[in-house]
Amino acid sequence: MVYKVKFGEPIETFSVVKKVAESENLDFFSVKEKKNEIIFEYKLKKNDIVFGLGEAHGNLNKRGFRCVNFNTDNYYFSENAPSIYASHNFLIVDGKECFGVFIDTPAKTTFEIDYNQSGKIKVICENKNLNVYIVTGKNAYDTNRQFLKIIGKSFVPPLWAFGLGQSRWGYKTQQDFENVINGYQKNKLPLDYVCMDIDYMDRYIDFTINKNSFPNMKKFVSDCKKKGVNLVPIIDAGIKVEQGNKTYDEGVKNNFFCKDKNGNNFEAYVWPGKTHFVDFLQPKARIWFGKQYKDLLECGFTGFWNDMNEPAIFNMDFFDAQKQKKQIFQKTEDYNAFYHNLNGKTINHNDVHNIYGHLMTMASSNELKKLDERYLLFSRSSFIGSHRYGGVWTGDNFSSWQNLKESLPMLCSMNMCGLIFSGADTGGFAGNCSEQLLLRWLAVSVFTPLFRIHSDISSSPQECYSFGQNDKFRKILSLRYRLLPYIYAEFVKSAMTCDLYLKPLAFVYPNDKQAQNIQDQLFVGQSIMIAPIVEENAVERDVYLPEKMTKVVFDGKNFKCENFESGNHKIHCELDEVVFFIKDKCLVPVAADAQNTQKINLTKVTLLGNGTTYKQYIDDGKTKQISQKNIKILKK
Ligand code: MIG
Repeated sequence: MVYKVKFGEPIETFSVVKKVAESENLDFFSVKEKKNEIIFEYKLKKNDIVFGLGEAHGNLNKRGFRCVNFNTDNYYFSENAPSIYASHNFLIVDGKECFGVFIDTPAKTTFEIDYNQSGKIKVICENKNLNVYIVTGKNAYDTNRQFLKIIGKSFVPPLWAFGLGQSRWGYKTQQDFENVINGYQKNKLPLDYVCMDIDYMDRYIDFTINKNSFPNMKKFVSDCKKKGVNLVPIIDAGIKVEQGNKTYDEGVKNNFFCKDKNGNNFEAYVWPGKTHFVDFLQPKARIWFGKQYKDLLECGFTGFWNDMNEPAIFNMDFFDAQKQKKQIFQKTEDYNAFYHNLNGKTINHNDVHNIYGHLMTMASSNELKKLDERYLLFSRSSFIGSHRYGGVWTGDNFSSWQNLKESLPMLCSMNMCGLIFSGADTGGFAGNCSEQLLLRWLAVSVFTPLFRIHSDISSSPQECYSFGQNDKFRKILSLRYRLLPYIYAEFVKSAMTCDLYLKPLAFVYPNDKQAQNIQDQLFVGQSIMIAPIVEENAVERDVYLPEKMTKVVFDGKNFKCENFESGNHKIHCELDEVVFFIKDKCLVPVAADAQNTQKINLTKVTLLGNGTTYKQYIDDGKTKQISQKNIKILKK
C-alpha cells in the first residue's frame, strides 16, 4: 500500500508519476515542527535493517550512517563526505515492521540512521513544504517494488550503450580520439563508445565545437560509427556569458536564466569563465534548453553526458583554471544568492537545489526523445525520478580499492531508488589506477549497465591497452560481450516491470539471516549472483550461498561450471578470470565473443545453468518500442 501526507505547499519535483492516495495521518514517524525545519523520527528496533538512500557512501545497511542530501561537487569522493552528487531521499526499514519512506523535498535533507547509536531514524528537512510517501509491503523487496511502481519505468538506452565506453578528461583533438579507437581495435579489445570531455568544445561553450581540433565533426562522427564506435559529448550546466553565444543570447532574451537578488541574471564561475544557469524550473526554459542539442544531433551524436549540474560553482576568490584542483568547491552562500521563477513566483535556489540536475536531465530528454532511435544520456546529479529520462554515473571517485568496494552497495542502493542505468567511473576518476585495480574493477563493472572507464586529466593512462597486458584485459572484457544477451534482457525486463537490476541477497532470501547481512555479494538480474574480489593482491575470498548454485569460472574462453552446495565456501579467482554464480533452476544465455555490439548476435546463444526456460528480450537495439512482444522464451 502507498499513501502520501502533505506538509505545507510542496512544489512539483517530478519524482512520483502515479496517483497516490492522500492521508492526514503519518504512520511510523513522529513529527516535530521548528521555526525553520521539520523533523521526522522513527524508533528502530535492535535488529532492523535500513536500506536505501541511493547514491551515498556506506554499506547496504545504513545503520550508523549520517548523510546530508544536498547535491555537491565532491571531487576525490572524499571518504565519508556527507554530501555527494545526488539526493535520493528514499529508505526502507526491514524488520518486524517493514515499510518504505520517501521524503519528497528538493531542499537540504539530513538523514541520521541510528547515528551514534541513537536507536532512531532522524530526518531533518530544511524546507517545511514537502510530501512524505509511505509504502508498506510484505517484505523489503515487495516494499521496494511498490515504490518503484509509483516513480515509473526507467528509460532504456540503445544496445550500444551497454558496450564498453572509454573516457578520459584530456582527450582533445580528433587525433586523440582516433588513437583511442585504434588502441582498442588494433589490440582486439572490444569498444562501443568514447566520451568527449569538455575539450571538444570551443572554449568550454556548450553546444559548440572546436573547429581547429574537429574540422568536420559530422564526418568524424559518421566515420567512427562505421568503425562501430559512437562518440558521446559532454554538456555542462553553466552557459558562458558572451554575446554571440547563441544559447546565451536566447536565454537572456527570454529570461530563461536564474536571477540574483536584484533581478539581474545570476553570474557564477565555472569552466567557461563567467556563466549563467538555466532556470530549469520554467517549463518553457526546459523545452528551449532541449532544443540547444539540435546542432549536435545534426552532427549525428545520439548520446550525451550532463555534467556540473548540482550545479557546481567554482570558488570565485580562488578561481584559477590552471590550479583548479582544490578550489572547485562551491560555497553555500552562492546558492543563497540566486533565484528561480516558478509560474511567476520567486524561489530561492536552496529551496529547489536537489532537483536542478534532475530537471536538466528532463530538459535534455525532451529533445533526445524526438530522435527516431533510442538515445543515451547520463547525468552526474540526479533525484528520485531521474531514471525516467536518463542514467547516472556516480561522479568523481578515486582510484582506490575502498572506492571499488563501496561502488557495490552504492549502485545497489541506487537501484532501490529506480536508477538502474548506472555505473561508477571504472578504475577510479582521480589518482593513478594500477593494472591490478583496473582488472578487478572491470570484473565488477562488466555486470553494471553503464560500463565506462573514466579518469581525470592528471592521472596516469587508464585505457585497457596502456598496461602492456592486453591478454588479461581482453579476457575480462570478453565476458561483458558474451553476457550481453543476459545483461540486456535483464535490464530491459527490469525497466518494463519496475524492478531492480542489482539486488541485495536480503531481497531474494528474506528469511535467511546470514543473507540479510551480506554487503559484498549482489544479485545481477534474476539468475546471476556476483561475489567479486575487491581486495588488493587477493585471489581468494569467502562466499555465502543461500541455496545450491552453479559456480561459473570464465577464463577468457570457456565457462567452467560446477555445482556448489549451499553454505560458506572459499573461492579462487585469478586476475584474468571472473567468477560468478547462477541461481538454482535459472539460466543465463551467452553469445559468441564480439568486438562491439554491432557484431553481437543476440539470437545465437548457449544456455548456462540448470534451469529449464529463460525469457530473453531481443530487439534491434534501437527501436523506441519496448514491448513484451520482443520477449522470446528459450528452452533448454
Ligand atoms: O570540474 O569535465 O565529474 O567526469 O571529467 C571537473 C571535466 C569537471 C567533472 C566530472 C568529470 C569530468 C570533469 N568534470
